[in-house]
Amino acid sequence: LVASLEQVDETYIMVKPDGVQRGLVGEIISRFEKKGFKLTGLKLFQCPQDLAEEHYKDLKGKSFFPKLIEYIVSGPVVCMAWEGVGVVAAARKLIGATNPLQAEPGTIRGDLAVQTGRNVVHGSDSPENGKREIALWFKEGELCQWTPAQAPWLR
Ligand code: 3AN
Repeated sequence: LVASLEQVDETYIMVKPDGVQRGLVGEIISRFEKKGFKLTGLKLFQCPQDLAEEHYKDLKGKSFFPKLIEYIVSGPVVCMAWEGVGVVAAARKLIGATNPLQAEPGTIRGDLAVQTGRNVVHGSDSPENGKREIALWFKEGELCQWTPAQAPWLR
């Protein structure tokens, strides 16, 4: 009952092209599943240039922006929507610091990456951006709202 009063947030998580090409998709999905969040959207997707630029529009003035866009469109990404209480901040913790060399061991970037420009995964930085990014990357019919069945194997 207490938990039901808490705000359920949603976050956009994306395995970047290096994560897909290195065979890390299962490993990355698994960390969010095991933590206990709910998957509400999932697809393999070749991102077009304009979508990459819209997604990273806040970084448009940065020197690394052109390289960042080139990297994101360089191969397919895995787009995910995850839901849960506190999911945005918790996902950022699971992912680790932007620079993988500063990311703690046990985090995805801390365990699996070395370069900021090849940091295998993206996670929204606020609940507002979670909503914005999910709406940007998914069409309505691609998302599923669902409730786990209660021990259906006992019936
Ligand atoms: P995060 O992905 O940890 O939220 P942001 O939002 O600061 O980090 O940066 C978005 C993405 O831009 C990063 N995931 C990384 O791929 C890229 N990026 C950030 N800072 C740099 C940098 N100094 N050099 C190259 N790429 C960067």
